[in-house]
Amino acid sequence: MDFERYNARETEPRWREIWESQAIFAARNDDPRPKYYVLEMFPYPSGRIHMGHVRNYAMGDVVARYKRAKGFAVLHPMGWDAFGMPAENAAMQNGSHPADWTYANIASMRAQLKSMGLSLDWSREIATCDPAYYKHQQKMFLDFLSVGLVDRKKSKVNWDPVDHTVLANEQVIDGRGWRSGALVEQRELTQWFFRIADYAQELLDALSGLTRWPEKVRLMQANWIGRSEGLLLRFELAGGKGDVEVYTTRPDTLFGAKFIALAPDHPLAARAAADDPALAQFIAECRRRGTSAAAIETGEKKGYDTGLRVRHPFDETWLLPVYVANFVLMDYGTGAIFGCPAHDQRDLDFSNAYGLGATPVILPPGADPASFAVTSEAYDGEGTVYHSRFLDGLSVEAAKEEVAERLEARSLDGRPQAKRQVNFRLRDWGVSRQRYWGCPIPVIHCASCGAVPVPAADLPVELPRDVAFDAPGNPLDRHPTWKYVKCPSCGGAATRETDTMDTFVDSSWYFARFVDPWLEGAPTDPADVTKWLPVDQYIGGIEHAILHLLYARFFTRAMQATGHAGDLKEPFAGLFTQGMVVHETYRDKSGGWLFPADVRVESGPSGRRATLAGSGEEVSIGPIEKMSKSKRNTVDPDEIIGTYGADTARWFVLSDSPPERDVIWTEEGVQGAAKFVQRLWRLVGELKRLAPEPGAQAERAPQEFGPQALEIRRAAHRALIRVEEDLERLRFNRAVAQVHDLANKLSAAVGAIETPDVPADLRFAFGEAAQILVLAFAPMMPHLAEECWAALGREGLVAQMPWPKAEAALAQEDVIELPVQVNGKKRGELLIGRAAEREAIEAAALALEPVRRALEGREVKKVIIVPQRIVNVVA
Ligand code: ANZ
Ligand code: ZN
Repeated sequence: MDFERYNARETEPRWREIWESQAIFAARNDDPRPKYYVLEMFPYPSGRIHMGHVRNYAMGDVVARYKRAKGFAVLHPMGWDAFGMPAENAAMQNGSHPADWTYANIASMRAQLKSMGLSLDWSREIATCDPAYYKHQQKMFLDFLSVGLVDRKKSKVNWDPVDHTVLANEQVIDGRGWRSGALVEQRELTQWFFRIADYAQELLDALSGLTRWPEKVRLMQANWIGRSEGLLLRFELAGGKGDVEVYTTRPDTLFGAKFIALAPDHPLAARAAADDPALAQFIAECRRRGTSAAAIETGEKKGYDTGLRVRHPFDETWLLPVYVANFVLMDYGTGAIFGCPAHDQRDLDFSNAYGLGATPVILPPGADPASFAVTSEAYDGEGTVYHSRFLDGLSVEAAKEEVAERLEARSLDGRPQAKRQVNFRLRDWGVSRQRYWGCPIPVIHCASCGAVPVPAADLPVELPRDVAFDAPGNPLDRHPTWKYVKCPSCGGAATRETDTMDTFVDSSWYFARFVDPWLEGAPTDPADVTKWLPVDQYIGGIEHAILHLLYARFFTRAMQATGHAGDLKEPFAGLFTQGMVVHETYRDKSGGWLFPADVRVESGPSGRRATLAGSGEEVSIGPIEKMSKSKRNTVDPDEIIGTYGADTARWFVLSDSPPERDVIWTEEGVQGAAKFVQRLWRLVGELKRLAPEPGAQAERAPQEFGPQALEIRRAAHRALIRVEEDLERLRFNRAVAQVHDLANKLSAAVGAIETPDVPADLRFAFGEAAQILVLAFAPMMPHLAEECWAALGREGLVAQMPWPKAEAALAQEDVIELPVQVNGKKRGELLIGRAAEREAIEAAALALEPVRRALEGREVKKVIIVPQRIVNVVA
């Protein structure tokens, strides 16, 4: 065996073939061992994997391999989130068929993922664009429909007149479509909705049970669901023309009210506009601007005085103007508000624009009532109510209660003037998309029967293959024959629904399909769902913190209501959101972005300097940013894996920063990882030389161990325990550091061997340490581990080895590690009994080789010992 150079390019494919040919990563549904389901968010098949994928999947794979070693039946599947716009864009740009484009991308990305050595059960691979998958999605849609979880209703949508599609609010930027840049129109369309809002309270309540989710994600979800407790309150229109109902969470500020504002789509606004053309024009303008949260937050607050006036509920003579305002949404609360500029920033901005004043009615603690004023910053904190007649002196809470009580008891036109109400920000989930490359909504429209579900026997409703992308809009709608069918109910002429489902639907249940991907008759087998789910560890990007996770949580409940999810409540028990892979940016003289692969970076006396490889032209180094195609600061995983091997790439993405933070990709970092691979290989070679022959008599533990052997054993067992602790907590970078540390200690121990005849206890310790070392880094660098294992003459595959058991007595830290400094500079480490006396510590510290060297014969003035912490030698 040659321990000079480890050749990843030769060994890695060989081990992958062995794993694959023995199907050792295939999970069995009848496996009796405790289960562990680890899942990374499945990729969109855009064409190539990027470093973000490498990091995400490396993390998941470490967990999968580690849990397998710990004796779990591990389910670790992979699939493709394969529907979506990019395939259609490609079709429009270069004429490729979306299906061909998608499947070609899947093929190349699958090969790339395989080259990473991921311990995936590929026999369970699914693609959401496969009729064998979406057929079941259609079935569930119909099941949801039959239990009232699906609605068809008219709703206002942002319509992109160029792309001919509906846009989410987030896709409207400054009133324009995010892709086309066209001015967005508001249209009323009949759309399909999942009734997620019905579950708002439950989705909120259950967040507290998700203890293995990042706090930040739970908070984001809670904010998105947006529960608020408030009051529906009617203001009487002056002149006896009815009332305006508002929703407020701050009735305590009622005496600070300066105006009423209506949403542009409010019926009263329309009535007022009927004989006010300028108002009608203002309303039309608002509609064009879009209503994304960001647009409202940052946009200028604009309004129009309708001329209408309302009476203050507690003062007949106090009239408030009624505006139509662009920051009031029609689909929240009642579509009308009362504005209190002193205590709400939007109201204040508005009031400042229209000169409506701001009277503070909540006095901050410690503020002086005579001088406290609000001019440009609203005060929304706690305090005492003042300037508010009978509410004066009350707390915010008490004042809310007082106003609610009084107005609930009062009648206006025969009804209570106010009513408490809980509101949610969460809206029903509109799933209709006017696109081709998505799951067809399985409904047929008949002039006499209405919307008729496609009979289950006729599923899947398959996408037609022959579609044209030469015109904007939905190719399904334009197709000459596809949509013309007979009504399943009356047999008359009818047409198919041509909308397809939002691709978030596809990813809302794929984790459940992985459990039985081959099942034909049903989406899932509830018994298997109960067995495997929830996913024990889900890993993905923070960008999916809200929608994907919330939709999946809703879907699980809807599946349960329709008998598809066993007794599963929550889909993901543990969630981890990993940081991004970031890289320096480079630009040439004319400002163009350059690929790192084309740039040479050198460190010189005057700092780092970059030049263009080849021409030597000066290159400017820019800030470190998320790897992105547009800035070209990407590194191609294929190239890295081709050059250094998968283990190096995996090791590096796991090593440098805590997994939830960004990792900076550097060439030096990768080279460091590659060197460490070589170092481990040589170290294992040396350990093998010193260890007993495999199976030899000497491999049995000797009765007694000398101090040297004990130290090696302690180091190994302690590292093992620490790696285990770190992997349990997904602290991959720390596990990596433990391996480095153990390798250093073992190298030192090997280096200290001087005679060729090594005593049996030491031999045993080296052999044992070699084995522990290899098994400890195996989850991170699985190929190298197999090669080392074989080189050590061990039986079987590391991928199937149990995690070694650390001997508690050895690992127990009755021996502590004290850093030793000489004049404040760290020179070495001392391993010594926790209970050692001062004199013993001092003597041992001074006897350390690096300390002796650092002292260079100088006289020791003093040795400072901070018990259990550090030793400093002053010379
Ligand atoms: C008066 C007031 C005074 C308010 C004050 C706030 C502060 P959440 O907590 O999110 O439910 N609001 C109500 N409906 C609205 C709509 N359709 N569009 C825009 N804003 C609307 O927020 C409730 C508060 O948001 C309500 O309480 C209302 O303004 C505003 F010092 O009423 B408030
Ligand atoms: Zn019919």
